Amino acid sequence: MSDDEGGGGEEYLFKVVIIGDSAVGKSNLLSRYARNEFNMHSKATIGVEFQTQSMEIDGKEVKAQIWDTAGQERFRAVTSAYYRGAVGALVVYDISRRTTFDSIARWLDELNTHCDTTVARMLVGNKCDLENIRAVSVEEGKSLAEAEGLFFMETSALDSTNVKKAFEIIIQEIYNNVSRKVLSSDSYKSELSVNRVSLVGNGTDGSKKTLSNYSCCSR
Ligand SMILES: Nc1nc2c(ncn2[C@@H]2O[C@H](COP(=O)(O)OP(=O)(O)OP(=O)(O)O)[C@@H](O)[C@H]2O)c(=O)[nH]1
Ligand SMILES: [Mg+2]
Repeated sequence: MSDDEGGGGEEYLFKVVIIGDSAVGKSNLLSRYARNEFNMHSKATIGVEFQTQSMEIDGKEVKAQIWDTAGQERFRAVTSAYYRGAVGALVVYDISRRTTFDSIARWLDELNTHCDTTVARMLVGNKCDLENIRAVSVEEGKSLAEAEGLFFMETSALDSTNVKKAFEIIIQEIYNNVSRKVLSSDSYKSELSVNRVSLVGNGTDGSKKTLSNYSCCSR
């Protein structure tokens, strides 16, 4: 995360973590985004992996280093190292398994323990292709996201719905946070708290960040 004060060649590197219960599709979301690959029989992740993806925002090269770890406790690497330096997080559940949605509170607690509240967060309901066995409604996902001040999107790593969009939105949000910081470091804190009002307030005003338009299953 640096910029060249001499102008030109500005470059940003953002660390984004993916968290959520085992088998919600974290590794496949990452492989779909980074390599356009999907594996129907992927194995549980052991330890930590990451992939770097570049995109251009405002004519600047922005690299996202996206980290993926095991949802299973016994396979997880040292937790604090995983979260260290993260500026964005995708918190994932599986719309066909309610227990994974019930776990979101625990994942948010862990995120809050290890990262400060300025981390850009998105609640992701993955496997929205499994409409016929849906166990968590779009509305439930949206309201949890609103209550917690998170972006929200339903995705499918299998058919690619919203995968690119989810990552791009979180990366754009991180970029917005950082460029505000660079442009106006004195007022950074206050601007950030205005922007993220649903995090610092009780989430009852109009500046919710839920992106209902992107819910794939509201078609
Ligand atoms: N139908 C459907 N299946 C999916 C989707 N994403 C992942 N899967 C399947 O769900 C299973 C688990 O996916 P993974 O990506 O390995 O899950 P994970 O969250 O990385 O699991 P851990 O590494 O154990 O934490 C695999 O069989 C995938 O093929 C999806 O969008 N739709
Ligand atoms: Mg995995």
